[in-house]
Formats: sequence, C-alpha cells, structure tokens
Amino acid sequence: MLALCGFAASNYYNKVKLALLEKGVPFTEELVWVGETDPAASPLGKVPYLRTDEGTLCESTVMLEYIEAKYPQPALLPADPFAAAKVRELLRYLELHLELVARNLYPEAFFGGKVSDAAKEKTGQQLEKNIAAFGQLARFAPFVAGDRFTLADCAAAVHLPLVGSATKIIYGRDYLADLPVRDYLKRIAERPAVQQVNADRKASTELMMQRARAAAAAKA
Ligand SMILES: N[C@@H](CCC(=O)N[C@@H](CS)C(=O)NCC(=O)O)C(=O)O
Repeated sequence: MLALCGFAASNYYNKVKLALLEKGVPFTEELVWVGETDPAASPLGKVPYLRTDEGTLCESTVMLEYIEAKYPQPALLPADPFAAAKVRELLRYLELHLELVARNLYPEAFFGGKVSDAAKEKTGQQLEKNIAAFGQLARFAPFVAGDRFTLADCAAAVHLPLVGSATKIIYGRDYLADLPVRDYLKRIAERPAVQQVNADRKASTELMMQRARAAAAAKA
C-alpha cells in the first residue's frame, strides 16, 4: 500500500493526494512536518514523499508520473502522446513559472515574515509575464487542459489559489483575475476529491498555526 508522507496544508502534498483520490488508488497518509522528514526518502527535507512497496520517491511530479504508470485507470493523462505532452506543459508552467515564483511572496503573505521591496518588485514583474503566458496555454474548457480532468488539474487546483491570494495580499490585486480562474476553482471544488483535499487542508493549516504559536511561545 502506498503511504503519502507530509502534511495536508502543503500544496505539493495535496497535488499528489488529489491524483490518488481521483484515481481511487488505496493509500494511507503519514503525518510528517518539515524538519521531521526521513532524509533517506527526501534528501532535501521537503514534503511530500511517497513510500511504495518498492522504495521511496520524492518530488511530487515524479510521484504523479509513477502513480499514473502504475495505476493507469482512470487515466489522468491522455493516451495520445501530443495531448499528454500538452498536459505536462501546463503542469510545468503551473509549477515552475507560477507557483515557484509566487513562493517568494509566501513568507510575508502567509507566515508573518517580511519580503524586501526589491524582491516584491522582481517577483511581481515575473508573475505578470508568466501568468499572461500561462493564460495563452490554459484552456479552462472546463478543465485546465480541455474537456477532461488531468494531472494539470491536480496542480492547478492546489497552486492557483495560493498564487491568487499571495498576489492579492502583497500587491492588493489578484494577478490571476484576468483569467477565468475563479469560476474554474468553483467548478473544480464540486468534485468530491477536491472537497476532501480542501477540508483536510483547512484542518491541517489550523494545526500548523497552533504548532507555530506553541513554538513562538516556547521561545519567548
Ligand atoms: N519540488 C518539490 C517541492 C516540494 C516543497 O517545496 N514542499 C514544501 C512544503 S509545501 C517543503 O517541503 N518546504 C520545506 C523546504 O523546502 O525545506 C515537489 O514537487 O515535491
């Protein structure tokens, strides 16, 4: 049985969890916070990682590809090689050009830290350019890659809300507002798997905040 290791407030954890739930693959969840990871499974100390009967895997997109190959039905990648490449293209854009760039804002947007004005300006410029480019590729018809739920939706469902709210908090404007993201997220939130991921995320975020408050109190 697969064990997904990490915590449900993590968007990368939730990307993999969503694929597992959508595909109906049996799995367990092993609660692991950052700082408590298994170095053999995740040498960079990141979550999620996946325990399989054959060994462990880190990097969430690698896990998605493994799960898709091991449990092909229901398919979250089209059988046609070009259509599958288009899904992977969106996945890459969402991660490399949107989420990883917006991540520079998270310390101030979500964790009570501070991001320098220079970093905010640079990140803002990159996001404007990258979001416009993503908008050229994304279909939202009704799913990110077209008429079927795919691996790109597993990433979009968990990353887009963070990109939108981080930009809104830092710049006072949701940089995704020009794309039909709001309606897309509403539509996608009707899926039982997305509802479960969102409910678990809320509970885990509350727990994470409690831990942070307890750690701050212990330091004081
Ligand atoms: N490229 C990694 C990113 C995972 C990632 O950044 N996870 C965050 C939690 S959402 C983390 O573990 N951060 C702690 C760290 O980077 O040290 C993946 O796709 O799995």
